[in-house]
Amino acid sequence: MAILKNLEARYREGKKSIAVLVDPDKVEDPSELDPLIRLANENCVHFFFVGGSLVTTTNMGDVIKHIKENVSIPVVLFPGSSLQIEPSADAILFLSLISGRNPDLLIGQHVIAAPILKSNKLEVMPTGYLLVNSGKTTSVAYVSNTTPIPEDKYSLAACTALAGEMLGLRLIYLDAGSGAEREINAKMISTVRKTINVPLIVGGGINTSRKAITALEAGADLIVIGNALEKDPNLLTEIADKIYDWNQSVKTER
Ligand code: 1GP
Repeated sequence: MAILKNLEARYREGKKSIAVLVDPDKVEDPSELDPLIRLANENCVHFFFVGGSLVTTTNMGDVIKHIKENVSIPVVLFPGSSLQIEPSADAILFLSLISGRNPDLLIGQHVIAAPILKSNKLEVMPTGYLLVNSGKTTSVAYVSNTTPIPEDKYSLAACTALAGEMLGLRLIYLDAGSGAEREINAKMISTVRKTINVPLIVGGGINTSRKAITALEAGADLIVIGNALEKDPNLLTEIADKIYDWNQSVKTER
């Protein structure tokens, strides 16, 4: 449980973390990732997330191998289904899509995945996944066949997250969906943050350092960035610097 415990400890200390999301479908040759891997290493990124709501290629293992050969940042699977279990990663977000009412993504895929996970070394990170409306329909909303939580229904999101925590889920992930038109708003993040006592992951549509900082100030403990880095990898330096400053100030205060 090293990765989860580390994230929980950082949360308790008030420290923020950042994950870079790699969608294997967008990678033709893993060496394309080298600039991003180098930047992630230089900027002390905490995690690589790998996965997507629909992965159509078979290169997931190669992508993970390439990351792990070049950097010691933990690689965490962010799977759209049990087909995306790749034992060479370090951990898996064991996602239950608790904002939806699709039984397959609440428990069905987990039943299929459980014996596979039992027989490999992936660290299992039980995560309540909440999809929030962000404008146009995202791939995850379509593929999961679930209705995202309306972005102004703060208490609905908070009660869903709380129920997830009460069910024993160790992380809550508020996602607007990959490439979302609108990122999760600050009020939604802060309302959920005030309601739960587990680390809060926020992602989807974070494509400027201002949006990243807004999410962190509102209460995100870990932000996930994918699409924006495909367009501008240097954004990572800008955001990671802010997180570094934030974490330094937390250290000084204590
Ligand atoms: C999507 O939260 C992730 O599930 C990241 O989204 O690709 O929009 O950064 P982006």
